Amino acid sequence: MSDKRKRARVQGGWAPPSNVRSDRNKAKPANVPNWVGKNIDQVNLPSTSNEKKFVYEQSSEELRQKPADKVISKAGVYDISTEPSGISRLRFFPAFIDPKDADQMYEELYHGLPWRQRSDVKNGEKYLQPRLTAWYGDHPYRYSGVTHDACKEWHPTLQRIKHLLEESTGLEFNSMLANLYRDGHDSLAWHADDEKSLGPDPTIASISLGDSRTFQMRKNPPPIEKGDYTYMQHIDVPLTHGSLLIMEGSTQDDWQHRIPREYHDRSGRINLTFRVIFPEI
Ligand SMILES: O=C(O)CCC(=O)C(=O)O
Repeated sequence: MSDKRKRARVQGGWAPPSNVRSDRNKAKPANVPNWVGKNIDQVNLPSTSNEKKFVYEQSSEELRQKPADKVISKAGVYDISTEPSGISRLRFFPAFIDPKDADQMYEELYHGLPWRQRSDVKNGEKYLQPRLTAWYGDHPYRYSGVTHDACKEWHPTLQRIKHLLEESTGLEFNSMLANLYRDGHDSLAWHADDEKSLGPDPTIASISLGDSRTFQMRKNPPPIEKGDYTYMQHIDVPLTHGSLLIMEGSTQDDWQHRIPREYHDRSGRINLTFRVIFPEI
């Protein structure tokens, strides 16, 4: 047997020939400790001059917290914000109109109002509104490039509803914008009812008939946010059949609202927003 094979048999594997120094006998660099059977993290490695310690430091940037979103579904008066402009207040009455009366009113208005699909103008372009509208009032109403002509002949059902609203709240209105959402695909984009013709701090009373839709509100960001609503509070109000929602105070200055498109089936909904319009100068 050759020398090489003999060595392999005795040692159970390859061993270097005796004239080659094994690694085990190699001199170690001075700064590497001997393995002493401890976990590696128990071995104290000598520190080097550029050693970094990881210390948790609070970021100097403030942690941004979004105020909790809210849902308002119970009857009550809600002060939703207080700003230099004033208090923004909602009054909500989910069962303002008896459901049977509300059913009848819905049918009469659905078939009786002169509904039309109008166009908004945005950045010089015309877009068909995803809903139908009708207007009643002593004066014309203009917003987003839309003009509703004055219409003094109130539909009898509207007269009834207006009377009920004014008697119950002590408020008076001279105009009403009606929206018909034909199904869940109809919607109304973010906006505030802040046209000059509504005067400062307008009170707007909104009556809903038909299928329930979510009325969403979002707080306006301060100027430093440059129109970014990411950290602003949202409030949802489910507007059910026969409900009344009143917005007052600074609500139109400090908040926007919308009716988002739904991804579930919805049947028709009529919304009546009663307002006071001042003749434009
Ligand atoms: O349909 C609604 O509940 C909202 C209507 C509205 O915001 C508006 O007419 O300005």
